[in-house]
Amino acid sequence: MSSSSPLSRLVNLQRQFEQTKQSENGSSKGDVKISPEVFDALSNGRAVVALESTIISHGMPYPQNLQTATEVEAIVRENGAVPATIAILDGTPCIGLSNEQLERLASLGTKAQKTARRDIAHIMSHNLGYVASGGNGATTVSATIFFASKVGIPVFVTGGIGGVHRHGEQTMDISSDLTELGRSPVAVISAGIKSILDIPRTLEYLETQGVTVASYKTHEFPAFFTETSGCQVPCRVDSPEDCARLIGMTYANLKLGLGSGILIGVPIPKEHAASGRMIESAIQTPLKEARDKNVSGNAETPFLLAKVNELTKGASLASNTDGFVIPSLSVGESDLSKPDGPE
Ligand code: PSU
Ligand code: MN
Repeated sequence: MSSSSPLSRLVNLQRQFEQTKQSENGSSKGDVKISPEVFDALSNGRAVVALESTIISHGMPYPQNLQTATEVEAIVRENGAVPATIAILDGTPCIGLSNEQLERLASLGTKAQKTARRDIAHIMSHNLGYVASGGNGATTVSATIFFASKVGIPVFVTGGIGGVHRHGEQTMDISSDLTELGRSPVAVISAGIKSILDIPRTLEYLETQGVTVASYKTHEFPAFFTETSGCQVPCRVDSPEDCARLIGMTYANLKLGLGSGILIGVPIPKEHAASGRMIESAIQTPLKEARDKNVSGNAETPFLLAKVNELTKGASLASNTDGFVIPSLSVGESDLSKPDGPE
């Protein structure tokens, strides 16, 4: 890795974080804490994969959430990378959680606050005494992207991301996941956008935000439970190498000053496609219920996901954990150490 490469610049930036922490006499309040494993990997140019934590607190009940989070971390490790689950604990943003921290977050469940970008400052100010969650925040895709890009983690894997909600043209309910992707040089690998959301408008909005959208081995953007959404993507990738090249371009973007991110949709594995279609057919009822009950704001996504799970007797949750699987997409050291575009 050349000393002027974007990766080394990011590593330097992230070292500054560490120095700041030490110069504050070990006080980590209001600071970003990077776990020793993640710090070591970033410092040595090894692959790190960021993981969100709202799926742990609000996406699944305990102990299934802990089991899934642990399995996902193990899959990242099997593929030669270091997992960095991100959450705010006691007011401190933590990049990479220990087993104890993961256990704590999983058992806090919805007592931890769902934390999007707009909530970060509030949760971090828990010592002012008015944060009901005690300063424990489970980061959504938007807040996770924010922290990942701050410390120089270029790849982030998750299940489903937020999007433009149905009737978003009236409610303006558009997930901050999309705007964050537009301003952060991070590649998000996801099983797509669930059809509880308005997929065509989500893709339009991503275009407006300047986000590169690609799909893995298909021309269509996946809809999480189904391989197809009826929406074409501008970019198709067919191998882990294609993905690595595109992710390398994220750094080139950084160099150009574009600073925008990438979304890569990986369709549900073939063996789960049939149950996925069954779950998809159960989505209309919760959508109507949410409208009837006036569920809105950041409560809508957890409400819809819980109802779909209830209706499908747990099948959607099982699919959620399968959809969460990384499609043997390991971005190795060599891919990440040559991120520079043409000089
Ligand atoms: N969509 C899913 N599963 C999820 C989420 C969305 O299929 O777990 C979570 C993610 O954390 C995402 C957040 O970032 O919900 C988006 O919430 P909102 O729609 O309130 O922006
Ligand atoms: Mn919203």
